[in-house]
Amino acid sequence: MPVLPWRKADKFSLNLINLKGRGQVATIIHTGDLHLQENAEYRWEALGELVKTARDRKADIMVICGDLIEDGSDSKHIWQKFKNYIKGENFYVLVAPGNQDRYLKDEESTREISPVIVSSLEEPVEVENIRFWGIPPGFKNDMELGRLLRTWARRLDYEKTDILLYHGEIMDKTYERSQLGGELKERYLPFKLEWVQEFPVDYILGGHLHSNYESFKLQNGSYFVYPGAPVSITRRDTGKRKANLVYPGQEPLEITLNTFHYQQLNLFLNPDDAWHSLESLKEYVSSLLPSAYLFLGVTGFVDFNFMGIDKNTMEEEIRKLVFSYCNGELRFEVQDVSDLIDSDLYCKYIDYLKSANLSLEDKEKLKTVLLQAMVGLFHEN
Ligand SMILES: [Mn+2]
Repeated sequence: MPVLPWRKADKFSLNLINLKGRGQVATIIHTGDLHLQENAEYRWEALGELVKTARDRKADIMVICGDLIEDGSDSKHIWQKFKNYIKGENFYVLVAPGNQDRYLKDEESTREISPVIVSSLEEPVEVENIRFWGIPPGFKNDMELGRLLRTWARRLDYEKTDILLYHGEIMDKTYERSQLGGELKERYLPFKLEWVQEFPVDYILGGHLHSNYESFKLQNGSYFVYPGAPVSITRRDTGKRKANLVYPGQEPLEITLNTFHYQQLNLFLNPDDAWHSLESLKEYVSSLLPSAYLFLGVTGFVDFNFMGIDKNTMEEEIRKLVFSYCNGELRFEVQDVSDLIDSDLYCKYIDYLKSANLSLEDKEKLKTVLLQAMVGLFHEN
């Protein structure tokens, strides 16, 4: 293979010596879908967090699998800003263009200077014994991609680690549009994992799925990984954000990033165990990262007399508790049912439910239905 692209650059050859010193075991950090643009500070902060993680883990290579730059922004400027951001770092940055990266598809990158755009199935970017391949832009259909991959398979080498970078939607699973950032109506660059499961490819590192980290082991022993967006792009991207760590030869490793992300919790209180639910709320928020933004909904029915607290105080207490851990928004729509709980009708109904031959879950549901009806009847006028 012709290229050892880093040989020419001094700072890279230093790194290669380190690589050799560690028995040629490289550390690769894999991410995608940063959607960088001006006025989206959280996304730049997420890039900062990724850079920090790469330093801490002594990564040799950072792989960004597409949608680096949000469409419609001043791509040239953002690309320059991105390059400045990673300048001088002691790891190589490889970028595979995604559906948003129209600009990068036409951008030439020299193989000597990081970041390098990876979009060839003919000539890999090679770092020591690791070869990175990318999907060239401009496919008419998946038949064409399948055919191209079969040609590519002949170039793979059992002696080396071959890694394919891919931004698109695999056909082996069905994803909601919202899990992909709601970007496109159609599947982008549809790809079947079975196309490559006979090939001696070691890893397929993906991008395009925003919602979460996913890893599959293929029949040939290789791995396919979607790391998920490293920062919440839309409100649907809930939960802690992840990146993927690859030590060639080993199973990919999911790591948690302390980057901006949404969380969503709907807490339904009912008169019998509101205390218990509030305790579980405390447990839940204490497990959140400070970078979380929580949409918290608290609804249901509470016997405030019994709890010895009034509605406003409860709302304030919840607000104080939750927002001492993270930022967010509280929707507090709890109904006071103190008076209804003592009514004859409710007591009789509860007695009836106790003896009824129903599952606990059904009994709870019926209780809620009655409370809803009673609140409607007695409180609305
Ligand atoms: Mn995408």
